[in-house]
Amino acid sequence: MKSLVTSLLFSFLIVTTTGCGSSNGATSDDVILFSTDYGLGVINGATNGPDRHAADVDDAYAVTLALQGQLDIQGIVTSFGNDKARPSHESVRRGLSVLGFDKDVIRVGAEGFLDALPVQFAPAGEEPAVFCINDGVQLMRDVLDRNRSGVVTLFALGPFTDIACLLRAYPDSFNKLKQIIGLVGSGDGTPVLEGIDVVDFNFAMDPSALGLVIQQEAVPFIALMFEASQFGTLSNSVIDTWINSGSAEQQYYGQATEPHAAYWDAIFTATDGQALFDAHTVYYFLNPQLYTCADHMVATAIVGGYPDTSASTTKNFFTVTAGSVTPPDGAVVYTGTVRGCSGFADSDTVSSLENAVQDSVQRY
Ligand SMILES: [Ca+2]
Repeated sequence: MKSLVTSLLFSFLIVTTTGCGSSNGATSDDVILFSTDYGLGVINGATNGPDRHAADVDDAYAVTLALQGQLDIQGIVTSFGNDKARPSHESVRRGLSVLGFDKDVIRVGAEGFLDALPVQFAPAGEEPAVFCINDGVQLMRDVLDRNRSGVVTLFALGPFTDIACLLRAYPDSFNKLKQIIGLVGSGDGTPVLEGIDVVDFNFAMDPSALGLVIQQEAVPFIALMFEASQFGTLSNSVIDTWINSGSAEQQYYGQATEPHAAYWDAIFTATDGQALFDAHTVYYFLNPQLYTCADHMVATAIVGGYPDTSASTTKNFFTVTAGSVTPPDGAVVYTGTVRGCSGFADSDTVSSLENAVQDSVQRY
């Protein structure tokens, strides 16, 4: 029962932000980084490669919402997760090129999870002590180093591997982040959708990485939790309309979304179309007033085993709760304090998100 289910990815995310007189929650000097396992258009090789079905595509709609919001995207780092890091890079390039966005800000990040005890080397001249750095992590460092402290928001839409590496390798740069908004977490660590167990994918693919990130206290962490992010879809009727009579941009997004939407619908019969998990993070950033969130929540990463290629969480759980939880004996436990967003302040939030996503697929 957990087999098929286990290979499902759900992503969810949220942001905390402070308004500054603009029409949305973003300020004019906000800078955006994405850490993402973007998979739009990858029609096989899901879940880090071995699964034959299409990779998930929700990351793509987080990015289009950022474009629609005219956010200053200075980096998109692709990670293993929905597929592998290099196909994901190509997926971003295609997905953004068709919209007219051709800035040189896309880099390949982590190809696999950190070891439970991340590899370190003895001092060797100017060489970094940790062994996890890649083009994506270096881009994140460069963006942070060239911007003022407190203006860069990092959207965490995939495994936290590259973010943990940034923290370990370049802590001074990491500490300049304004916030991390991650699609991750649930109240009890065992999310269920339509009676089917699903995986807290962004945690499960690299449990130790997220554990390391929540332990730090310099950068606020906002968790857009499964309780909220499970809602919202790009309906099959919209996808079909795009494919059959849409603009060139809509035709590509429709055709590239349909295979995963069909896969999803075959499992979750009560839903209609493509789930929008990751898109909630950017939507929250732009419209924080539409979500219900609580500060000073306890995040607990309970790591009882390595992730496997299908992201099994049999022994790994990530909870966001008002108080502390009791972990099982023998587990490695990481804890931190986060802002947790688990609901909606407005009954129209989900439909307004869906409408915003539909409108965001256009030329930029
Ligand atoms: Ca994702």
